[in-house]
Amino acid sequence: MILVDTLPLYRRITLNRPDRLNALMPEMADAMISALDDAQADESCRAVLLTGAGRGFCAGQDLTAIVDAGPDDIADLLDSYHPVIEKIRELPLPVVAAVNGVAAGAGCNLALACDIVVAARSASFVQAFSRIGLVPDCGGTWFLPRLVGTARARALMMLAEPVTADIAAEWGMIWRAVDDDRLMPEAQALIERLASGPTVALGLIKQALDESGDNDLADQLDLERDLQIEAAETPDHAEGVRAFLEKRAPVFSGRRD
Ligand code: T3D
Repeated sequence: MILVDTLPLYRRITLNRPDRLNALMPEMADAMISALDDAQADESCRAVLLTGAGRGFCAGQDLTAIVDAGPDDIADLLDSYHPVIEKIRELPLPVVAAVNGVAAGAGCNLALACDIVVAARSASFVQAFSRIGLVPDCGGTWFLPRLVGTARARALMMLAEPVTADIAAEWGMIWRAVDDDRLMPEAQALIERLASGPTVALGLIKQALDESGDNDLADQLDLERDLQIEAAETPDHAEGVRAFLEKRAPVFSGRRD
């Protein structure tokens, strides 16, 4: 249901049920958690790329599996999916989503959980939940208002209208929309750049941004101070400064010490 490729410096996870636009099943979520755990445990892995096989990125919950679902089944499903969202956010590595086609329902929010989202121009994003009488889950009500503001988030969720990749980029929902044939080359260049970066600092940037939502300025300044001390102790900080002074490109190891 997913493919995991171990590439130099990064992992590529491909959602792989193309005949159903990569609609989600709990087994896929379990496999994603394992793949992300493996990525974190492997010191040579410094970034993760998430994409979909075929013409879709992810159509959200597989609706054929919930025709007769009761409240307990729904709770079980979300107990499978929500840890994936938390794992992506807590992973101390950059996670890039290369959105190759439609991202609907939980599939849309899976993409929005990633650190950087680049989408093919023909892709679209849709909070499809209200079409089937559901509430956005997988972090949608947390991510979307923070990305695009409450006016747009409310309308997108209540109307369940698709947003094109270009509009998503214009609204700040995603990083960039690119021509379809440029998606994978652009995503690969991006992930290779991140995977060659100062890995510890990138993980700490992620932490600082995630915690900023709950902090007041004083708390955030304290957090920045703590994280900066941690970053400053890494060899990549020393290398970055040395490279600047020597007028050359830095060679980051990603190591903590
Ligand atoms: O219940 C819970 O609380 C659990 C958690 C839920 C979280 C959710 O994600 S709820 C939202 C679930 N997702 C949806 O409601 C989206 C359903 N799909 C669509 O609206 C459309 O398929 C798309 C807008 C995504 C794409 O439209 P289009 O026209 O490009 O493709 P299509 O023809 O509709 O779909 C292609 C095939 O994929 C088709 O199968 P077929 O006819 O060729 O055999 C279609 O049935 C299948 N497919 C698409 N989405 C799903 C799906 N099969 C199962 N589940 C899907 N979600």
